[in-house]
Amino acid sequence: MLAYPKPVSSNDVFDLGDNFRQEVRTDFEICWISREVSLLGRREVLTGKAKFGIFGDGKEVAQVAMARAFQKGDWRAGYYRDQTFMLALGLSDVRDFFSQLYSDTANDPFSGGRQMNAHFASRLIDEQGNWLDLTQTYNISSDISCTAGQMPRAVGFALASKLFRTNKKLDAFSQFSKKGNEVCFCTIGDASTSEGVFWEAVNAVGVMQVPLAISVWDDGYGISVPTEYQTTKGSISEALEGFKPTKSKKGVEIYQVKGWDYLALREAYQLGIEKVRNTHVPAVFHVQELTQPQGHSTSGSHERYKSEARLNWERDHDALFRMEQWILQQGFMSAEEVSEVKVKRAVL
Ligand SMILES: Cc1ncc(C[n+]2csc(CCOP(=O)(O)OP(=O)(O)O)c2C)c(N)n1
Ligand SMILES: [Mg+2]
Repeated sequence: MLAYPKPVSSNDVFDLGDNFRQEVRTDFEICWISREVSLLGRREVLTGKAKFGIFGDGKEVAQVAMARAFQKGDWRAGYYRDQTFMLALGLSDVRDFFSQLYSDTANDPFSGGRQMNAHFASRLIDEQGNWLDLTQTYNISSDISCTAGQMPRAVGFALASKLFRTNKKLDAFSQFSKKGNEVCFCTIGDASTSEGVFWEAVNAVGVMQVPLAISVWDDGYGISVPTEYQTTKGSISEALEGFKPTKSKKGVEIYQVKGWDYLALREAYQLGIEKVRNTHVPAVFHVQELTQPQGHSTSGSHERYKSEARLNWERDHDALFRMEQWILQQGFMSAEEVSEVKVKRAVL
């Protein structure tokens, strides 16, 4: 078993009592459901029942932590790895996910069978075409297949919140904003941060000081290309160092956190998002050491381009495995309770 320190919440962010224990259990179960979805999804494609699949395995733990900081009225502009986040907020269930995988035009709630799988969206208008009260919903802008294509849109959502906070004439449009107290959550993969539009977006939000929280899911690869071949210093947070705010100059906050460390992720998102929401200073959460247990997508086998050492490292750093070890070690659940979740949620 991995040795974890006692769960000391560094700034007394969480009291680690019964409420927290319940949150840990719920989050673990969601992560487990999500993993089962990924495993079954790949099998469905490789046995010919769907055309293509891309899944969020390996990114589960970071996403339940991010979901806990996401409030009604907030926005997400993200990409195809975020199924766990969608499950955690109740914006997708397993049936919805597979309906899109099968391109089921009647039952895919995100795109009516038009988009690639794991391309999420939420409704912004009612059946009559009237705007919903978007301050009372979790808002997901429709995912886009060209990598980093979500960036300009994310900047737009964050800028809108700033305008709602600063321009009193917009107070009348109360179904769109709680006076600018929203955050736009953007997600992007490590390799996609090499694209020009990523850098334009980070620069723009640093200049404009708007509430954008960018999470970089860093699994070390862009399909078969390792990070060191396409990111300066092999680390997007190190490359972004100069964007950090200083005493006299505004900028973009940068956080580094391991993608398998549930408590550190909960703290980073709780504190980091609160700051973005209150101050409108944008932030980048560089979520490191993530893995891809099944490789990039159903179109490849990562065993063909990852070394044995890397594959072993990924098995050892699998966030779901590490979260389970941590839960047992801290006594948040017993071994029996953990197996109960696994048996109950086994869909394979
Ligand atoms: C503009 C554009 N170029 C190339 C692709 C093909 N493509 C799809 S995913 C991907 C790699 C993305 O890697 P990363 O950003 O690290 O995300 P990950 O899949 O590893 O989570 C590429 C090159 C694309 N979809 N869009
Ligand atoms: Mg990647």
